[in-house]
Amino acid sequence: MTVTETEYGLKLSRNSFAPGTYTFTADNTGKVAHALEIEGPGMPEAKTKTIQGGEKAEVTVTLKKGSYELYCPVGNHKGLGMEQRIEVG
Ligand SMILES: [Cu+2]
Repeated sequence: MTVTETEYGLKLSRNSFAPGTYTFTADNTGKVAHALEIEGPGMPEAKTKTIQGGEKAEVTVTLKKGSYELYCPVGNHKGLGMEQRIEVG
């Protein structure tokens, strides 16, 4: 799964998933530094390193049934619109 990151948004090719283990690749196509963090029910902290524009980084997570939030943890980027919800189930 690729998550495209720009100023200031996240783009995924889909928002619903079957339970399982997935690798999310953050693709920073913007001009400033971004990262990708995933939060959900009972999940340990999962995030990529911070990446500069033009770089990519991966995070692998096991998703269970429920609702998860993907967002950029850099600065106030989440508040600027870099967040998406996905549904697993
Ligand atoms: Cu960001």
